[in-house]
Amino acid sequence: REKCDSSKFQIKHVHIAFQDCVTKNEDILLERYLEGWAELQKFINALGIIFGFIADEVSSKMKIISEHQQGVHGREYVSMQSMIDYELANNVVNFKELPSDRLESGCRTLLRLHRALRWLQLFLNKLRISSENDSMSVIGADSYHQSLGKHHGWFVQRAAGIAFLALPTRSDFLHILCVDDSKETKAKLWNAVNVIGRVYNITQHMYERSYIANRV
Ligand code: 1PX
Repeated sequence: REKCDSSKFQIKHVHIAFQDCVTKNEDILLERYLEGWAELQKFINALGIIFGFIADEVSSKMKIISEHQQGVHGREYVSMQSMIDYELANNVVNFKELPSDRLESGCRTLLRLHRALRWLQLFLNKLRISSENDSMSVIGADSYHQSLGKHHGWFVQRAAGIAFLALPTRSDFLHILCVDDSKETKAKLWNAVNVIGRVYNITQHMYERSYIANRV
């Protein structure tokens, strides 16, 4: 039982990043949003190498967005709305498959993270209402089938299924999250679920308003 390092892992950090990324007029600041993901990656890494392919997938999506931010049109990638507006106006949203030498669009890439965020929201909520003998594998897989899994082909679904089976027991999982099985933890999880849910909903509305939610 070593893995818990509360100087590194705190749900609070995830919570704060996703809370701070929302602006007053309900836009999302991409830099903070990516910081939220960077925090989540620390948890994924702490789960061990079986989850390496998931961590790599998150890294590669984050990298695409930050490359856009550092590119010549970086100023357009400050917020989610500015990114959507820019990519739509300039016809760079990938409605079709891209030639492999071109950087994927920010809108398309972010949508992948967005769908994964919904998984996380469901997962943390199920964890919150779970009790001692519940299985993390079941909680993970159920959340997945209700969300992210709907967007994946069978091969990725199989790989995800194997990853869920490799999840630790509930008490080890809580330990890796650096929390105990207490009321306080449930409150922390509830707060995180709400903040993540808010970011998810704002993003979803923005994508729907721009008619790109199901097209990229
Ligand atoms: C505080 C709680 C700790 C847990 C944090 C965990 C955050 C989980 C993040 C999951 C991120 C998955 C990103 C998926 C992006 C995606 O859908 N990519 C697919 C499509 O991309 P493409 O560019 O081809 O259109 C891609 O095909 C998928 C690649 C493999 C990823 C499969 C991930 C499925 C597992 C879901 C989460 C399991 C996490 C277990 C850790 C608790």
